[in-house]
Amino acid sequence: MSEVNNAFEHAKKWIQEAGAQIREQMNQPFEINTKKDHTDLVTEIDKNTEEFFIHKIKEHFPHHQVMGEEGVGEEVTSLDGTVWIIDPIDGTLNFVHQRRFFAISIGIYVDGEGLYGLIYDVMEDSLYIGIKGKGAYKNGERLAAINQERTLEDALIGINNFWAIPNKRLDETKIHELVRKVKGTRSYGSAALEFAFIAEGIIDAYITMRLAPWDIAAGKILVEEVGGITTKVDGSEIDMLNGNPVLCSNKAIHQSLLTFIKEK
Ligand code: 2AM
Ligand code: CA
Repeated sequence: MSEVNNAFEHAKKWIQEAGAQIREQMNQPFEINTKKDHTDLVTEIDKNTEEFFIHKIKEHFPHHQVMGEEGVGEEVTSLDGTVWIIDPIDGTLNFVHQRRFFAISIGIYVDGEGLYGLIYDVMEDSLYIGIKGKGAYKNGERLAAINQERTLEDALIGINNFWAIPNKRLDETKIHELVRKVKGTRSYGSAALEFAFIAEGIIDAYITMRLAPWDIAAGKILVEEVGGITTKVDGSEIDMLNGNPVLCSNKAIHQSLLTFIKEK
């Protein structure tokens, strides 16, 4: 078994272990803090979970780099070698307010190439896995290629309401047009789950203006394995070291969606 394959085998085990610990810890009182503003939450469970992964990875794979949302590990400035890109809890606001609809997200990259993406829906106990060149799976069952025929009129689009009100990043009037055109919109509040749902074929696209690498790393691999595409909203490639505005969808509507997204 190659070393990165071995890392993936461990990741599958650890992500489920971490999920079980979150389900246990959330039944006890825990500390909640805000980060940038009142919508941006972090709990001690986010931090504990990130620490759990860093400890395990450093113990088994001391020369791998780990990029995590809570910054428990080192700062990662290059994607050389093997890099684990981890969001210990994606959808922290859901975690705190709804106690569901959150996920652990792990992408394993080698020299900048995404090889393994794991997204664990903790309360559903569903594990989504994308393996570069070998398909996408939910709980071990292969996911079908997504529908490439689906038109915008027939599409369900994941988008946060925030991008449909006047905002600094996007021309909201184009988003109004888009909302009128599509079959429906959804907001799940966890980027990782939006990617997983695209891979599963239950939504057709996800548009958002600010995601960090740990929100995207696993989902991008997963979606590519069912024939989807993830780019910045101008159609250019995702930068896995910085923040990105993101458009993820099937290939058929990707181009038409680009025409509705006009950055300010
Ligand atoms: P988080 O819960 O891990 O912070 C919510 O719409 C989705 O966007 C979640 O996946 C959330 O991740 C992410 N998100 C919210 N605000 C963000 C920000 N300022 N930068 C990066 N990702 C963000
Ligand atoms: Ca997070």
